[in-house]
Amino acid sequence: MNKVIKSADKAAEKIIKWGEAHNIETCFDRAEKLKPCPIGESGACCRVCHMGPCRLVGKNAEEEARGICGATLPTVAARNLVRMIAAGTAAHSDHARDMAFTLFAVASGETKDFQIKDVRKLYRVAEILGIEFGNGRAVNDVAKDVALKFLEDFTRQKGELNYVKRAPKKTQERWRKWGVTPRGIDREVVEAMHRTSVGVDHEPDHLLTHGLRTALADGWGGCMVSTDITDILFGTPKPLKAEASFGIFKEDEVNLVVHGHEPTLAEMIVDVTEEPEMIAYAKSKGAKGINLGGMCCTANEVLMRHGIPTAGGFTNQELGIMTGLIDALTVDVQCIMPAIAELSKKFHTKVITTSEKAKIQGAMHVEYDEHRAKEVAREIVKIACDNFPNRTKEGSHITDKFPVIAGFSHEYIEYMQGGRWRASFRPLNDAIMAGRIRGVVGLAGCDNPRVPSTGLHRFLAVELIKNDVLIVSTGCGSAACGTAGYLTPEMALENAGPGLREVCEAIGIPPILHIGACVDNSRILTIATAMAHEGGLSDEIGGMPAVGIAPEWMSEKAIAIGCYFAASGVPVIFGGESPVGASKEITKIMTEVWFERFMGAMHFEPDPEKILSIALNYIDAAREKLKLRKYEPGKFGAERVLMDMAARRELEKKSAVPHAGVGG
Ligand code: MSK
Repeated sequence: MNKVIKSADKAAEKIIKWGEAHNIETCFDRAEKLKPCPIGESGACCRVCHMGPCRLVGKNAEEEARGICGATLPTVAARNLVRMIAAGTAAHSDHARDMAFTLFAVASGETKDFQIKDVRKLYRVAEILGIEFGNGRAVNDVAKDVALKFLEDFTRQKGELNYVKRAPKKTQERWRKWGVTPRGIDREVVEAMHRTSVGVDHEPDHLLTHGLRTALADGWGGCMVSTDITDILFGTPKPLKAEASFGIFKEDEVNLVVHGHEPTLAEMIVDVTEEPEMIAYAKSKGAKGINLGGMCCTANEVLMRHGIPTAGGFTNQELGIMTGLIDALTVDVQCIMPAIAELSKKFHTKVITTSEKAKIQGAMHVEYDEHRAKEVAREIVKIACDNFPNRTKEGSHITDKFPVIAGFSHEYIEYMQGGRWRASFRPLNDAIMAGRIRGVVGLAGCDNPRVPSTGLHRFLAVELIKNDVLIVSTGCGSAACGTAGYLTPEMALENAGPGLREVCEAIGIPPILHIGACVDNSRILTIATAMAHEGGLSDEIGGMPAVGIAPEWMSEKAIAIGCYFAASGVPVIFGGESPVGASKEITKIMTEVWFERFMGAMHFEPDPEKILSIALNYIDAAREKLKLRKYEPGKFGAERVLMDMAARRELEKKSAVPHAGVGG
């Protein structure tokens, strides 16, 4: 891989070069200047009290180094990791809490600007939660009960999270056996912070066990609750066409970009940008219309449901401003670089913070309030329109863009394998059993300026599909694939191995399925659960020929996600240096011990070639253990014939009940 380039995305690289020529600093330059501290990077720095910070280094640090209080290196490394898990869990879960409040506000009529768009999904969730629905019960009453039941998950002190029962029985049994079943989300996060404060929990395995319990509160709590409520309120995604990269910005229209993670305000902005009054307002300022785009995971949310184009992931946020074409950039929470406020001053872009939780010095603040959501959205659109006449020629105008097919929810993946009346995961399981599909990889996580950004995602995406591995992608992993032009069915024709290509051609899907934002990694848990229930593979999540990869991760949220996958039974490989690399004991617990207990593991491996071989080894070992046909490219066993689109439509035509779309 070419180390001189800063981004593997050609359009991004062009803007970076333009910035260098104009003396404009970005995260890529700062990453070059600011090398990570090797002690902190490997987990050997303890900062939990003010006797230190203590650096546990030296020749025999694992055995001999001690902090002032006597804490060992494994204790310090474990504590640091658990704190990362707690922070990641808090971020996803606080987002989920706000989604639950919004659902409650909608159901109780406190806000009139949102409606429940997916009643089928509401009922599916109500059924899982044991809430009465149908039989004349008002939809809003069901929604209110669902919101309250989810809110219980945050404050519960004893017992189990509602969605624990959604996991395969055997997976649940493992959790109970090893004491990692999460009780309440807030309780696990608070306890993680308590245990890791000075002088409390010092036994590394004991600490990490609570780390897993906290991470499971994220996966089967925060993330899953957030995904489900977002589907209920704004619709369960189904495939649609969109575009990706910087070429989505238009020279003659007002360019407004939504960035961050929470979809509520962004949904409202989608609505109001279509209002004739707003379009007329944009025209009154000399623009031909309003062009809405996204970045990071707010982008993924509105891309999945409305086909709003994306300018890419985390490392593209400064570069977007440097095109000189963004009139306003609204940000909500998470993964927003504070650098954008200062950078925007060199251009005409207005950066607008919108969450009561997140302000940036130098940015405008227009606070979102769900009770007057439409009003706030209109105010923001007007700010963007008012700023259009201030646009100058300054900027690195880029025209590159790629088509994208996104919107593969769990429910649609089920539907695409048999239509509404025969929806199941049977064809996927059969294709894996026959060796047509070697296994499944979740390609997720951030993009990172410390490597040629998006390059590791792109390398692994191509190599995995060549090896007949089906990819489900989320977050900035999806953005990395989208801005490379990989999220199209043509990608299968050109790059996939023979078995995967056949499957993709039969169903008409890309070999990389964009399943949503980072909270939507929970969809991978529900997909794996459905595969376990379907039969023929493993009867729990552990033991499936499936792996998670986050090759460019940088966020604490990614650590929480990796750990909830590991505890659920999925081996996970993260790129970059290990945040616990200083301790052999912690590394062993997270790989060997976790694999024995949960059939999942968490590895850190900077070399992308090695990431690929570790992933394929896990997949092949799982196939062997399940006594599946040995994978050989181009040689398959017998399996059921996959239903193509025409056959699916035929079946639906014959049905007496009209197809009502995919709704959960
Ligand atoms: S935005 S957590 S950089 S995936 Fe979800 Fe991207 Fe990582 Fe943020």
